Amino acid sequence: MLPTPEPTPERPERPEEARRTPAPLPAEEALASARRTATYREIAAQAETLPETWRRLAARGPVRAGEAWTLFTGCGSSFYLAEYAAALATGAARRPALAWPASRLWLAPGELEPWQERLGPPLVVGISRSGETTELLRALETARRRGLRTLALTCRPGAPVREVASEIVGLPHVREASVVMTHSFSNLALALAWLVLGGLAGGAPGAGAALAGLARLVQEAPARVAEGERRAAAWAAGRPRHFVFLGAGALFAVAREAALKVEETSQLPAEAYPPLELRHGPQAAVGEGSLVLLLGAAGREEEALLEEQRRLGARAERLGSPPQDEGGGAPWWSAHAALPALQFLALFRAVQEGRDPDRPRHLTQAVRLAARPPAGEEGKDHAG
Ligand code: F1P
Repeated sequence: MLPTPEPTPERPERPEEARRTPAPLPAEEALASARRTATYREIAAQAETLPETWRRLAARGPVRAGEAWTLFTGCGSSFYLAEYAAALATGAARRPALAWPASRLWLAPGELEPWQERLGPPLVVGISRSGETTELLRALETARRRGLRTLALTCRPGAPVREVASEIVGLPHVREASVVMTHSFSNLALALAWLVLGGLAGGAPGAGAALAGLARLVQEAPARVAEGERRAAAWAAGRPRHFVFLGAGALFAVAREAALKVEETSQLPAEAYPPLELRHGPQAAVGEGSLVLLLGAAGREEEALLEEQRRLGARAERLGSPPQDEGGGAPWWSAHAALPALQFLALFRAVQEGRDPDRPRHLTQAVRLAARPPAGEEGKDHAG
C-alpha cells in the first residue's frame, strides 16, 4: 500500500504579490498607454525592419544545404519559429525537417539517431534572438560534437552563438529592448521562409514563385501593421479573458506563439490547437469572454467549428490573409500577415489589465543558466 502523498502546500501569495495585481484600465486610456510602450514601438517597427531584412537577405545570397534534411531548434518563441520553419520545409518545400526545443537536443541527442540512420546527418539550424540562450548554445555544441553542421539565425551575430555555428545568418538591424519577442519574431520568421523556400529548397518547384510572393508580402508590411492595430484594438475592446488560437501546419506554430505572447504579457489564459482539435476537449473552457481566432484559410469544416464556438458564447473569427491566400496562394502567407494583429492583441490586453508589457512578470530577455557540475560530481571542487 503506497503511503498517501502529503498534499503540496499551496504557496500562500505574499501580501506584496496580492498588492501587485493591478487594477484594469479603461479602453481608451489603455490604448494610449500601450502606444507609449517599447513593445508597441517594436511591433510597429516591423513595417520598416521587414523590408530591410528582405534587402539584406537578397544581397546575401541563398544558403545551400548538402544535407538531405534539417533539424530546427530554439527556445520559447524561437522554438515556435523552429516549428514554423520545419512545417514550411515539409509542407511548402517538400524537404523532411524536424523542430525540437534546444533542451531536447542538448539533453537527449540520442533521439536523433533513428532519423540519422534513415535520412543521414541533418543540417542543424539554431534560432536565437539574443544569440546567448544557454540551452541553444549547448544544443549547437552537442550537434557539432556529433559531427553535424550548424547554422545560427540570430539578431546578435556577434553574440556567443557565433562560437558554435559553422555559418551565421544575422539580422543586426533588428534590435529589441522589450523582453518578449515581437518584430524580432516577425523578421526571424521571414528569414526562415527565405532560408527554406529559397536556399534549402533551391530549385524545388514553386520556390521561385514563393520567394516572389514573400517579396510582395514584405512590401505590404506597413499596411499589415496598420490593419493589425485596428483589428487588435477591436478585439481588445471586448476585453476577452480567454484566448484560443487555431492554426494548421505552419500556422499552428504561429498560433502557439500568439498564445505565448498573451500569457507572457497579460498572464491571461491562452491556448493553441490545430483547428478541429478544439472539439476534443479544450472547447470545455470556451464560453462568454472567450476569443477564438482561426489563422489562415477556412473551409466548410473550419467555418462550422467557428459557428459552434459562437453558439457557446465566444467571439470567433477568422484572421484573414492577403488575397494570395484567397486566390489559393501559399497558406503560410497568413503566418506573416497575421503577426502584427496577434502581437498588438497581447499588448493591448496586457495594458488593459494594468500590466507592464515591457517588463513581463518573472521573465528575462534571455535565459542564461548557471554552469552545473557534471552529474554525480556535485559538491566536488570544480575550480578547474
Ligand atoms: C528567446 C526567449 C524568448 C522569451 C524570453 C526568453 O530566446 O526564449 O522567446 O520570450 O524572452 O528568451 P532567444 O531567441 O534569445 O534564444
